Amino acid sequence: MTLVMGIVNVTPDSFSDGGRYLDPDVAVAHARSLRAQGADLLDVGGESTRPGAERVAPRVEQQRVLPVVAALASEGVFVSIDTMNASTAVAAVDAGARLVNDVSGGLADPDMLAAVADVHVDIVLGHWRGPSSEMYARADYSDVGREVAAELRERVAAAVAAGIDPSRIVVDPGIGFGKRGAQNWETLRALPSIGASGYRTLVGTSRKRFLAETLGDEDADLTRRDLATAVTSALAARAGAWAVRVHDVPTTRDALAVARAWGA
Ligand code: PMM
Repeated sequence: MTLVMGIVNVTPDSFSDGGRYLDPDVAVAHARSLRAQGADLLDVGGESTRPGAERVAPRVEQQRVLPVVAALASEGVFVSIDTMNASTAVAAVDAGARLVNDVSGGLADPDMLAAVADVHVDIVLGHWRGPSSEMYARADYSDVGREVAAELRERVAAAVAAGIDPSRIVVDPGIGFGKRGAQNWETLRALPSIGASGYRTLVGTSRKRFLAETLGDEDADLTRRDLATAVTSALAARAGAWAVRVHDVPTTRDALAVARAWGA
């Protein structure tokens, strides 16, 4: 059964919810409501990865996320830490996180993979071709699905070489990361082949720009983006995804329940 990962962005500038949950108490309250709505795990992040975003110092990132991770973990919540910094990953695991979600697949911080190997938790390796400030400049592919699958295999090999147990690895095609419009659909179509590697897959389409473009309205509001997200999440479940990462938990849960009834 595909798990629902609820998003808790403790940032001033994330694309769809920046600034709403910067106060730790507000972030924890939001996280509790996502859990009550049925999220299986919660992904706490303190650095926006939206296109064009600037990097955040690890110290600032940790001030944002650690109180939230600690509060949720103490309540027994399965917490994931969304970070590209090894020091933040380790500090969050100390505070109770059980999964490190690195959208850069270990590329942004050369210490990440060895650090995660040391603390013995699961890791999500995302497909990534450089920081947000320049990722679209690198969105040049001849066969995006194959290239994403091949580049993820390289990240998996690096993780295993760094000492991470293969059973701890989850791969993520990095929807919206260094991919424009239709390249995201081509990548999603490659999901079964990405999952054929035997590793669990995580898919994050939530509210992303390519969905609004597909709806023919780049200004599509969150309600429309959440509905589109629920559809892609149900299709990802059908393609075998281990988990989907979403802002709107109830809508996606409903979509997954309907897809499951069909046989996804
Ligand atoms: N997308 C965002 C942030 N973190 N993590 C994973 N594993 N996969 C994603 O697709 C992903 C991610 C950007 O979305 P947000 O700023 O709306 O949270």
